[in-house]
Amino acid sequence: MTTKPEPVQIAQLLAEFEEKINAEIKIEPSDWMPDAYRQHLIRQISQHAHSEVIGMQPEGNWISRAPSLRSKKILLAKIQDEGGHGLYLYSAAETLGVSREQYIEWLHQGKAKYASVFNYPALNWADIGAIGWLVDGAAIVNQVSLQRTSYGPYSRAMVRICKEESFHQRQGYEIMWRMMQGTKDQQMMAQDAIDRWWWPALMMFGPHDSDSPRTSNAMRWKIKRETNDVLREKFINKTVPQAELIGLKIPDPNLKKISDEHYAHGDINWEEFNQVINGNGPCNQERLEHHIRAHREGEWVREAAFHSDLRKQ
Ligand code: BYC
Repeated sequence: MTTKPEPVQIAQLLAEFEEKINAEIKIEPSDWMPDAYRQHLIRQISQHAHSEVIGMQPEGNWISRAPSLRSKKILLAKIQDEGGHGLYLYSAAETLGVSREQYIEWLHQGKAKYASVFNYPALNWADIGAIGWLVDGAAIVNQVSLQRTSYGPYSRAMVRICKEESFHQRQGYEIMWRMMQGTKDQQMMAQDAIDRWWWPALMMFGPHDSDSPRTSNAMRWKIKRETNDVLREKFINKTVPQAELIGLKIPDPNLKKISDEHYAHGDINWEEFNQVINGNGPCNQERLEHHIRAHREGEWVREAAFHSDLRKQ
C-alpha cells in the first residue's frame, strides 16, 4: 500500500520535479509528478490519440476509389500508420493511469476532443492530396516540436510518429503535384481542394496564444515546446513556397511576404473553429457515429484477441 506524502515531502518532490524539467530530464511514469501535470497530459494525449484514429475516416472513404493500384496501396499503408499512431498514444496514456477503454468512453460521450480538421468532408481525390500535404504537414510541424516534450513516453511516441508522418506529407504533395501536371479540370480540382483545406489546416494549431488557456502551463512544464502561433507561422512559411512551386494559389488575399522566408496572413475564422470544436462542424456527428458503430462491431475481435492471449499464458 502506498502512503500519501506529507506536505513537506510534497514540497521536496515538487522541487525535484521542477529541477528535472529545467534540466531537460524526461519525466518517466514511475516518477512523482504534480496531479495538474498528469491531468494536463491525460487531456492533451487524449486529444492527440483520438485525432489520429478519427483522422482515418476522411481518407478511409477513398481507399476503394483510389485512381490506381499504386495510389491505393500507398493510401492503405498511410491510413494503417495513423491507426498505429493512435495505438502508441493510447499506450503512452496508459502509463499515466488511464486505460484505452476509458479514453474511448469519453470520446463516445462527447467529453473528449479531437482535431477540428477531421470534421470536414473529403469530397474527391484531390482532397486526399490536400489532407496528406496540408493536414499531415501541419501535424509534422507540431509533432517535431513535441518530440522534445517533457514526458518520456509521449516524447518517444512522437519520434516514431514523425518518421512516418514525413512520408505521409510527401504522398499528399505528390498527388497535388501530379494533378497540377494534368488537365485543366484536374488543376481546378487541386485548387478547389486547397481552397477548402487551407484554413482548417491553420486552425489545427489551436487558438491564438492570447486566447489559448492551456498554453501557459504547457510551456512552463515543457509539455508544449512552442506556442500555437509560432508553430502556425512555421507551417505557413514552409508551405507557401511549396504551393507556389506547383502553381497553386493560397486562398488568402491578405497573405504577404514580409521577408525572405516569412509571410503575414489574413484573419482566421474563429467563430467557425469554435463551432467545429464544440460539435457543430459539417461532419462531427457522422465521425462520432461511425466510431461508435465500428467499436461496437469490433467487439468480437477484441474478445477473440483477449482469449487467444489468455491461451498463450
Ligand atoms: N481541434 O489552450 P489550447 C494527424 C482545443 S492527427 C480540436 O490552445 P492546447 C493525422 C484544446 O483541446 C494529429 N480542439 O489547448 C491523422 C482546448 O480544449 P480542452 C493531430 C482544439 O492543448 C490522420 C481548447 O481548444 N495533431 O496528424 O494547449 C490523417 C483550447 O486550446 C484544437 C494533434 O492532435 C483543434 N485544432 O493546444 C492525417 C496535436 N485546437 O482540451 C493526419 C496534439 C485547440 O481544454 N495536440 N483545441 O477542452 C496539441 O498539440 C494541442 O493540444 C493543440 C491545442 C495545439 C491542438
